[in-house]
Amino acid sequence: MKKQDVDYTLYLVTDSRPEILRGRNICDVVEAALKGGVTCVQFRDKTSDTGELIRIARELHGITRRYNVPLLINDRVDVALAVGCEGCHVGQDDIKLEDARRLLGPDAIIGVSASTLEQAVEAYKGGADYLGIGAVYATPTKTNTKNILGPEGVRRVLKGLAGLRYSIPSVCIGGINTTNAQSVITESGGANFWLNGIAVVSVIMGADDPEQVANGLLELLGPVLPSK
Ligand code: TZP
Ligand code: MG
Repeated sequence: MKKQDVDYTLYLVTDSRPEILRGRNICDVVEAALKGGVTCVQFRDKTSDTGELIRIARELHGITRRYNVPLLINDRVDVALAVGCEGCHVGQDDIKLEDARRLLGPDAIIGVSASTLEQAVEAYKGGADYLGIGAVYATPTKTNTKNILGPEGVRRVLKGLAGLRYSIPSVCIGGINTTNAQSVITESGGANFWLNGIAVVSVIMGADDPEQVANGLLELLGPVLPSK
């Protein structure tokens, strides 16, 4: 898949914690979400050892490829390289974007987390392929978030980029669910500033029926996201 063809509308970030998986296999949950229409998958696992990460990522990649959806690895460029998946996602405290790019090469998809306009501009100038902007809302999934932006904060970042004529695909993340998905987009000005989609963890990974929730989110997003 070419990186300019990636669809960021409904971006699933995985969670392997037992309270989320509840005995289910992560691959089964991700496949159900793919059936429901998830457009991009990030494997995020903060606890498994490297060998285990590579084993799971390889299995996930076998599945995401069948759905023609990119698989990105959170934090771990080495795992992305070993598996040969489409790229990685790095936060502000992880490997630097330029180093990830040097390792993965020009065709890899590399996303960067940003919670301020300054971080977003730096990532844009450094050649990031997309931005994860957040956290929109406080969330039990990630408790060390420094900035809770609210939709207004996301809007500030998106508007700032647009004002500078810096165009880069963006998703927002943090506490997004079926109740607030539409308002997050409308209130952050997503339709005007070309927000591409939302990234979610628990609403899909923790759902009893991930396929149905993914499908429901896509239906909610259709009318409020700009058509591509
Ligand atoms: N980065 C900012 S918030 C977040 C990450 C990985 C977690 C979002 O999880 P959830 O369950 O969708 O609120
Ligand atoms: Mg990180």
